[in-house]
Amino acid sequence: MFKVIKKEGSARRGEFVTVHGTVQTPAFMNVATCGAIKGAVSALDLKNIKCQVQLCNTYHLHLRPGDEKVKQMGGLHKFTRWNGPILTDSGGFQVFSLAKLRNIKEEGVYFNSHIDGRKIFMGPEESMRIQSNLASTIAMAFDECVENPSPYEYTKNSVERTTRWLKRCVAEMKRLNSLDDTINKNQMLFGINQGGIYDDLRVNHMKEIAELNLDGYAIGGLAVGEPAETMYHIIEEVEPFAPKDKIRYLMGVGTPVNILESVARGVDLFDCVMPSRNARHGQLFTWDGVRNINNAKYETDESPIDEHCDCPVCRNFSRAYIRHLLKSGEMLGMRLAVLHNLYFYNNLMEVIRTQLDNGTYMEFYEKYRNILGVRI
Ligand code: PRF
Ligand code: ZN
Repeated sequence: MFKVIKKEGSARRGEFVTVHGTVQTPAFMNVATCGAIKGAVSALDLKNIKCQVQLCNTYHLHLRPGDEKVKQMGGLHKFTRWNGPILTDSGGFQVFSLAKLRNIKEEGVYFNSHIDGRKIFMGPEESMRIQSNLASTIAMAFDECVENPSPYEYTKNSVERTTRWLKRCVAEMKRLNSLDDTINKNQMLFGINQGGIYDDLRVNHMKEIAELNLDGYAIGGLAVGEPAETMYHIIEEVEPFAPKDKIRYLMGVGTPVNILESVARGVDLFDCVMPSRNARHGQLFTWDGVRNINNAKYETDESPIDEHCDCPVCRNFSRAYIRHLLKSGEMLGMRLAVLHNLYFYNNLMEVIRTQLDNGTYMEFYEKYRNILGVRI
C-alpha cells in the first residue's frame, strides 16, 4: 500500500507499506544482483548505510544458484539474512542486455546463458515462477526494454507485446500467490511502462497499464543512451497518467542529479549500480561533487572522502589510506569506497525526504543540482 504524505509541485513524500516493512519515499534501492552488493557488503552492513530496500535479479539467480535452490533455503530473505523489502527485476532487461543470441517470440524469449551458453527460455510465466520461488517482496513484470534508438514500428509492436505479457504476469502471479507452498503469498507486482522515446506510445501504454490496478508502476526503457533531457521529458509526459495513489519507480537511474530532477517530476523510487560500480573505480560521490580518489593530489591527504559525510568510512579513514588501498588492489579499498557511496545515496534520499517534509525541496533542488555533478 502506498500513501502520499506531502507534495511539493510534482514531487511526493510518501510511505510504501510491505510485508517486510515500510519504505519511506523517495527511496533508493541498493543493487545486490546475485544476492550481494558487489564490494563485499553483506546484510550486516546495510543498516549502517541507511539501506531500506535491496534489488536482486531474477535472471542471475535463476542461472546460479537456481531459484529452486533459493526456495529450498527458505527464499531470498532467509538465504541472504536481509529481512527488509527485496525487489526482484524480472529478467527482461538482463536477457536483453547480457544474453547472446536471443530470439523474441510471442511466448517469451529464447536465449543463451552468459555463463555457460546453454539454451534457456523465459516468458512471463517463467519469470513470475522464478520470482515466486525467490519470494521477493515485489516482483517486476516481464517486459522488453527496446534499445535506443529503435524504429517507431518496432517499438509499437514491442510495447503491445509487453502489455500482453503484463496481463499474463498478473494471471500467473494470482495463481502462484494462492498455492499452499508459496513462501510469500503477498508478493506484489509492479508493471513497467515502455515506448522508447515516442510520447504517444509512452502515454498510451501508461494509460493501459494504469487500468490494471497493480501495486506499483515503473518507467523502464530509459537511461539506455538517450540524452538526460529526453528522459526528463518522457517522465513529464507519462507522470499525469500514472495512478496518483501508487508508487512510481524509475528503473536503473541514475546520478545524484538525475535523482534530484526525477523526484521533482514525481518519481518515488530508484535503483542504480552507479554508486557501487563507480566506487570500485575510485569515483566517490560527495556533497561538493564527484571526487576521483585516484588523483595524485590525495596521496597524503588526511581528510575524509567527504567533509560533510557521517558514514562509518568518513568517520574513520583518510583519503590517502583509501587511495592507497584501491591502488594496491586491496579488497578493503573497494569495500570502504562502496560503503561510502551507498551511504551517500541513501543519505541523499533521506535529506530529500526531510526537505519535502519541510516544504523546502525546490530550494534544495535549485542549489544542489548545480553542485552534485561537478568533478572535484
Ligand atoms: N526493464 C526492466 N528492468 C530494467 C529496465 C527496463 O526497462 C531498465 C531501463 N533503464 C533498467 N532495469 N525489467
Ligand atoms: Zn562517507
